Amino acid sequence: KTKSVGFDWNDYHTLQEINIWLSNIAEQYPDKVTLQKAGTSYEDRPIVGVHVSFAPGNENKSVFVDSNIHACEWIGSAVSTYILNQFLTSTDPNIREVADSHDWYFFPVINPDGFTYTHTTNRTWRKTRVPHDDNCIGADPNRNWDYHYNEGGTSDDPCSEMYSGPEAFSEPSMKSLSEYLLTIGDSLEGYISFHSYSQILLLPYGYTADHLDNYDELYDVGLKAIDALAQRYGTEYQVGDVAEILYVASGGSPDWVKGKLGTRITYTYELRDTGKYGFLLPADQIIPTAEETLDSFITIFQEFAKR
Ligand code: ING
Ligand code: ZN
Repeated sequence: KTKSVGFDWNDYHTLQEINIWLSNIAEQYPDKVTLQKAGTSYEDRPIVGVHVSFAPGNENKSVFVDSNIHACEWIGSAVSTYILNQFLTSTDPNIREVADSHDWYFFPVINPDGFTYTHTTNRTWRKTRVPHDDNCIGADPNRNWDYHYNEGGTSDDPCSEMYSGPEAFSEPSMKSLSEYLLTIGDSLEGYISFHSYSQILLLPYGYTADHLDNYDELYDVGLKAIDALAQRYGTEYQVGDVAEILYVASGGSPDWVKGKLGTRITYTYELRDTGKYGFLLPADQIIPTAEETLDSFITIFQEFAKR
């Protein structure tokens, strides 16, 4: 039931397995899925994604979905690939309605160097692999974006997990991804980024606790989304803006997308769990996590369609 061209959601997968699956679905659905490359990382890995349209040639607005900006947060790419697969294969009328309503960009692993390192060497690596310092490698890619860069919740210490890098967009993967996002430009209506863990549905901004222009609608829809999520397995989420509910954190990708591109629908998920396993969420929780997350994801886009 959950198999699709040799890929599955019973286990976590390597970068190579994920990228092969993306190539396979592009081959299997040539009129709907096209393989995309949003530049390359420091270690010269392509940042691979897909553009998905169920009504090619239409006037749909688009939504960008990413995961594994932080290398160790494996549940992120497991969930985003699950949602992508459901969009391609499900006959559920609610899923079909949402899938058809937008064009989609899915980029499951936007920090491919770090992600590879978590598979080969250090399972809990978070950052990129750019050698900014003799002793410590990498910058936090979610502190590296050029919008209110380095305005709090960052570190100038290359050994810190929240090192912002020597300057905005010092990390090639984030710079090239931002350039790719600019090419989507005006048609971009949504940005969804998957992190783990904490079970929180986050709204921008991270750099300030001031409320953004459409805070109220994002918050109201967010409450409906976590309600839908809880209905399946009782998993409890909170909703709030990053700086208010979590901590101040500047230079994050959602702040840049919201601030520079003005995407109306902008959410960051902190997926399961609340700390029992943390980043090491067992693989047998992938499918339940993905199912409940999809329920909330569908609710987000159905609610915005009514507004
Ligand atoms: N949390 C995010 C982090 O980068 C976040 C929270 C989201 C900050 C969006 C800024 C913007 O710290 C985890 N777990 O990585
Ligand atoms: Zn993260």
